[in-house]
Amino acid sequence: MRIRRLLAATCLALGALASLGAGAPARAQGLPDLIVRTDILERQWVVRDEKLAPDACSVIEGGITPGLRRLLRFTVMTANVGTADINIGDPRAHFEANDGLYEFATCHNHFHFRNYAIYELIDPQTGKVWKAAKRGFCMLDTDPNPAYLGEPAKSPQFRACGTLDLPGNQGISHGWTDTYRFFLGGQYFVLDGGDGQPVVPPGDYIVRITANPPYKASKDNPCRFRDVNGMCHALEESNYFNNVGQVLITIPDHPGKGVGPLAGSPVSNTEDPEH
Ligand SMILES: [Cu+2]
Repeated sequence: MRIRRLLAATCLALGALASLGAGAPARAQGLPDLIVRTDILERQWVVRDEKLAPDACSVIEGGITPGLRRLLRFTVMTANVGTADINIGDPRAHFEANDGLYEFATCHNHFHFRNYAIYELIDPQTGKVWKAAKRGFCMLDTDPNPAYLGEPAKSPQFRACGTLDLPGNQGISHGWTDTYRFFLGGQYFVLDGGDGQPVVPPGDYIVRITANPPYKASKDNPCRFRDVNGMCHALEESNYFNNVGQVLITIPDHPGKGVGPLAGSPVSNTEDPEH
């Protein structure tokens, strides 16, 4: 069933792409456009065993059993390659207005934008999906885009997640990327069942990252922007169909000191929730 749904979604997406294809009018001016940097995802992941501390935010938030866990860690870079900024401003205003865009993450002590990104680990044979540990995102200008993504980055504007006491400024300028590095809190899938999901057996898997993912409207999360398939998105973009980055990875039987492009990178004793 899951595969059929995945296939159906892929067909819909392809259909939408086709309708936006060569003959389509130039993309709308003055809108942000988020993409996932697949080149980075491909080069920045590692399967390894790590000791997770009981007071780590991702452990608390994800209901993970602390101790030695087998993890697949990965880096996510979401770039704004559009012609306008994603500008949400001070999250506290949204929080106080109770508009459902933000939640206050007690452990991180800052505001998180809901519906920013979905991280999925997918078994291509069965379509089974595992969720990552990361629960929320604070959008910032963390890295200027490389030249090949279009325009050079100007000065960063969005640098503060915002707390209950301190004003924030969240967004992603066009020409900038928001980066969630592999060693940060929650940038991992638990492979050994320690988070209550089934054990992930060794084999080939797809890591799929979807920025500004489509959702169905609900009472506490109304439809904000609608794509041509009728799905809702939290952020407005010129193109909703270039938001997925995915790579094929292999989960080994025995990761030893680490398997993957980032094998050998240092393991931190304390988790950095950063953003
Ligand atoms: Cu955070």
